[in-house]
Amino acid sequence: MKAYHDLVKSVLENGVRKENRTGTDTISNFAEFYKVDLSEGFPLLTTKKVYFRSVILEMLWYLRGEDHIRWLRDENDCHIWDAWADEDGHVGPIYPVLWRRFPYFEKESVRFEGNGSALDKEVWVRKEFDQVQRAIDMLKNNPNSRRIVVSAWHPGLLDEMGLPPCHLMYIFNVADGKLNCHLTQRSGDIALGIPFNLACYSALTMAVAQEVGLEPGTFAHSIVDAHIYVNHVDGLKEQLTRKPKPLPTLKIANKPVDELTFDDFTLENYDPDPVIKFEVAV
Ligand code: DHF
Ligand code: TMP
Repeated sequence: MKAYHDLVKSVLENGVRKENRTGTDTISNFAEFYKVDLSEGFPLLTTKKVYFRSVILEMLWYLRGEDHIRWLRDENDCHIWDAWADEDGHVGPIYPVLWRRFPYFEKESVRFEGNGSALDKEVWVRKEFDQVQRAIDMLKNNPNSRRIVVSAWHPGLLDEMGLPPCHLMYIFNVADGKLNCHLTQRSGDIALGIPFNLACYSALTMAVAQEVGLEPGTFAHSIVDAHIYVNHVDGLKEQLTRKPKPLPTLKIANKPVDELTFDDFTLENYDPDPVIKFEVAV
C-alpha cells in the first residue's frame, strides 16, 4: 500500500520530536491526509502482518454499544483494549456508546396528577441516540445528504473515558453510486493504531455499502497529530524496505450490519510479510 508507505516517509522526513503524556517521545507531523480506493482491494497492509481477526472484532465491538470490553476480552480472547479497561472491563462511554447510544437530553411535557388536579410540567429526559442506525437510514432515504455524520466527541463525558476518542468523527458521502467515508482523527499512532483504523473503517464502509445497496468507494483519512513513537522508528524503516504486494480481497455476508459476526468476513489472498512487533505506549 503506497499510501501508507508515503505517510510513514512523510512523518519521518517532516516530523518534529515531541514529548507527550506516555513518556515515550514521538516524531510528529501536523495534518496528514491520504485516500484509498476500496475497489482496488481491502487495504490491509501487506508489508507486515496485521491481525485481521482483531481488526474485525474491534469493529464489531464498536457496533455493540457497550461501555465495557467483556465481549472482546473474555468471549473472543482479543486483548487490544485491555490496557485501557478496569478489572470489570469498563472503558467508559467511548466509541461503542457514542456510536450507538450517544446520550443527550430532551425536554418533555410530563403530567403530574394528585388531589383531583393535574399539572403539566416540562422536564429534561435523558435519551440515547443511535448515530449508526441514523446514518444507514439516511444512506437509504437521502443518500445525497451532506449531513451523514457520526461523531464520537462528547466534551461533557471526556472525564469518564479511559481514552478520549482518537478517531472522533466520520462522514459518509455518496457519489456516482459509491459510498465514500472520510475519517477525522485527532491523534494517530502510525505504526500501531493507523493500520487498524484504516482497515476497520474500510471494512465498516464495505459492510454499510452492501446493506444500503451501494458500491464501496473511497476511504479518506485526515490525521491531525500524525506521529511515530521513537521506539517504532527502526521497525518502520525495516517495513519501508519491503515491497507492497497486491491487496487481499474482503467478502462480507449480505446481512444487515447489526447481524454480522466474525465468520461473516472472509479474507482472501492475504499473503503478508512477517509481523513487526511494536510496543504500545499506554
Ligand atoms: N494507544 C497508542 N499509543 N497507540 C495505539 O495504537 C492505540 N490503539 C488503541 C488504544 N490505545 C492506543 C486501540 N487500538 C493494538 C492495535 C490497535 C489498538 C490497540 C492495540 C495492538 O496491540 N496491536 C498489536 C497486536 C494485535 C493483536 O494482538 O491482535 C499489533 O501488532 O498490531
Ligand atoms: P492521546 O490520547 O494522548 O492522543 O494518545 C492516544 C494514542 O493512541 C495516540 O498515540 C494515538 C493512538 N491511537 C490510534 O492511533 N488509533 C486508535 O484507534 C486509538 C484508540 C489510539
